[in-house]
Amino acid sequence: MDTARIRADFPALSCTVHSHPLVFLDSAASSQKPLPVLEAMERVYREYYANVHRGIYAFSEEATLAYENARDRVASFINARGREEIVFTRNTTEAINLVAYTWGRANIRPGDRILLTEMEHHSNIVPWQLLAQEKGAQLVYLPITDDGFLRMDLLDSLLDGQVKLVAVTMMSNVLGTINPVREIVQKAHGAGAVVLVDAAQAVPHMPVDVQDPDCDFLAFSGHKMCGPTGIGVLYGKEALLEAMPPFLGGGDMIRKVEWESATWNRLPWKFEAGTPAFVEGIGLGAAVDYLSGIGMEAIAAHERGLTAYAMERLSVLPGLSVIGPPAHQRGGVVAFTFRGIHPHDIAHMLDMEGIAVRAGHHCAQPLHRRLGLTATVRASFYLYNTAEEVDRLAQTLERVGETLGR
Ligand code: 7TS
Repeated sequence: MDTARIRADFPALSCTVHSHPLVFLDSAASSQKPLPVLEAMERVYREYYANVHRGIYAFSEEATLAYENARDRVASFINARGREEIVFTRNTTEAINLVAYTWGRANIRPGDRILLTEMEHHSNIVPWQLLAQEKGAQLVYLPITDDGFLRMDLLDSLLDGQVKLVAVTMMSNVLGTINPVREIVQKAHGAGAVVLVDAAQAVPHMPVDVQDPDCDFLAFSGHKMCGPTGIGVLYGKEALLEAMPPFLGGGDMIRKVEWESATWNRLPWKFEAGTPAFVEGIGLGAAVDYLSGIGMEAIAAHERGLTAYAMERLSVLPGLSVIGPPAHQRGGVVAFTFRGIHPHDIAHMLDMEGIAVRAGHHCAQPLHRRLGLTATVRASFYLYNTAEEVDRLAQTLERVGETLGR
């Protein structure tokens, strides 16, 4: 992979922050955007902007075609069986809420169980809490080991026939753990449960094929994969989506509206009420083309190399401890604590040197509590990061340790 050429595609990466060249190590929160994505969106606004799915005129037809074409590209990017299985949402969070509010309300009954894991992001916990409270259902958590793996040895006993849904992250945004989703899906299906995969940290970073593992729902966000904000994806098996009631009501999602009732549009538009974020959808299509052009396998390998190097460089700093699995069993996130220094102080000092990392609980408070922590610092890598940037992180942390360490 030619990282220098890739970096030239991302205007933000040549910025200076506090008089230092930017080192952007927070792509797990949201990635930077390459020129083809920026240009695709600007082209819509300048050259053919009009609302989709309604105009009988050239601009609207062109915008509709481009938006629906982006859906096709997303469908093939994750190997969906068809375009009707790709529902555009705002982000991963909205995709998961869509399933909780529609499939969940129609299928979860008092006494049912929803199985989550101890490493979920808040957006794959809170929607299920709301559903469970409304329905009198129960949440059950598959525990993790101290080094950040799922306790797969406990899965069979937790899948007790009461579990109607398993919702699991493909990759932890804190530990970096890549979970054995294929095995989880097989076991869950064997126990009669439906499986939702939170792929917010997976689809941007590795090849993902919804047919293997054969999951029922899969959610991800455009903004973490070089696309714009405001666009995300819910993949759902056609038969499940077909049977689900709609989520939001309004224009575009209907077939026919009477005074007292309405019937629904075909998939996937049944779940896309109102004017969709079509410019952002077109931007996401461009992001998918950009990532595919480089190759997801190559991106994953690049991040594996950087992660291993970062773990090697950081773990020799006295008093620094990285949480989660060894390098060869994780994706490109490295969260750590350092000599009792508050993570916000570390992040602030790194920022003064132009290095952007995230500090806090990373929207995974229960996970941090399980690990006996309140907060960590997290560096996360993407296709545009380099070993030199890891060096700058390590060198700056060394100075932070000397200044603030106990
Ligand atoms: N699931 C996982 C595993 C995530 O990492 C995130 C966002 C989400 C769901 C929610 O995505 P959204 O696009 O709907 O917000 N994770 C992070 C993060 O790690 N730092 O900021 C956002």
